[in-house]
Amino acid sequence: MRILITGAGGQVGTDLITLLVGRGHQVTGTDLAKAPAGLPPGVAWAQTDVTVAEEVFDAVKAAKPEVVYHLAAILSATGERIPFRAWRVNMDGTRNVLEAARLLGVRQVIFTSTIAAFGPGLDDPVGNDVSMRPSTMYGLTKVAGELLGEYYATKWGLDFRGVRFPGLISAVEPGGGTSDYVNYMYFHGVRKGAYDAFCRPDTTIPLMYMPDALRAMVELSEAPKGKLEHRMFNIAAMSPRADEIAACLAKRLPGVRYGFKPDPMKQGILDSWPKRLDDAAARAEWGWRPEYDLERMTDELLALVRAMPPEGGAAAPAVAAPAKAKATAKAKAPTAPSARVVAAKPAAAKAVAAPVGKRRG
Ligand code: AKB
Repeated sequence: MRILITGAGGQVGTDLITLLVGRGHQVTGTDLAKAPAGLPPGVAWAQTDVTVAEEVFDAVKAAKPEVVYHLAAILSATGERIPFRAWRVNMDGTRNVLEAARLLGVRQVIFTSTIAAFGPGLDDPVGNDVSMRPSTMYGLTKVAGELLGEYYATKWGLDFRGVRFPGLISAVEPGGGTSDYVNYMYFHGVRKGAYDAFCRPDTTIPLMYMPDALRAMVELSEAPKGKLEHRMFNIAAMSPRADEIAACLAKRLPGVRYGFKPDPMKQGILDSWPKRLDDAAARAEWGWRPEYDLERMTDELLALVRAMPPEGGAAAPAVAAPAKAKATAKAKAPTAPSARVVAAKPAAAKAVAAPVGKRRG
């Protein structure tokens, strides 16, 4: 199947490409960034500004996808720093993707929402259908994105579905989220032997290991339409306190030191999110089940992080690279200012590695 991913160079997109290629799909990645090195062979890339309708339309016209995974977004911490840029990327970007889908015959759009779409003061575990009154720009744009997608579904019959992600943990550098303290407990714990998290030790938010998150999107995409009563679903896996994560890592990293130096702005965001999500609707309607708890994630992720070169090098993908993709792919640099599609070509056989860098996903 032809699939297009927006924000494909981000933390989620990097691993989603590998998974979808492994399942035999023809994938086009789009992102503000140029094609990353090490794309699996055959993956096309269109450097695209999701806020510019023409660029989104050009990319969709060229790729002719049946399904779009819309990941491009500015996350919570960056969103508070540049709120009106977050508004443009998250709102105009989502509208452009939905409009391109409607007018160019895309069958399905998979939307990535978040625990940040809920606001403070809700009882844990937070249910699927509660009132959503977020207090961040990121959160409010995600609620609006959910509603806009549902509008396209009702008015124009677009098959719009999505998941509300917990904080996602993987061996790819995260990009501007507030749940990033968890990723850095792994990265800096291994690389530097120490890390001061920007939150209190009792901070508790829903978290998920990337392979579960990717599988959730793909399973939701493939779920029979007739079985779904909702379009947007809470998904959940684990909710450890920050100091429990530190203790779990300390068992495996002798001599590591974790401290907690709360950043008031980021702590405020974390305190406004649910501690636990109720994912009963996803379980009942499409059979969602997480596979990773804190211990299992930590064993797997530490092995990946240890295999990474120091800082700024290549990360191991959270999903196994497909056999065909075990080659370094060289992508041509884009040339024109509008959407540019470049097919990655296989080169000399070498292990595939997802790149690390600051990402938007
Ligand atoms: C963030 O921290 O902004 C994201 C999220 C929880 O959606 N990782």
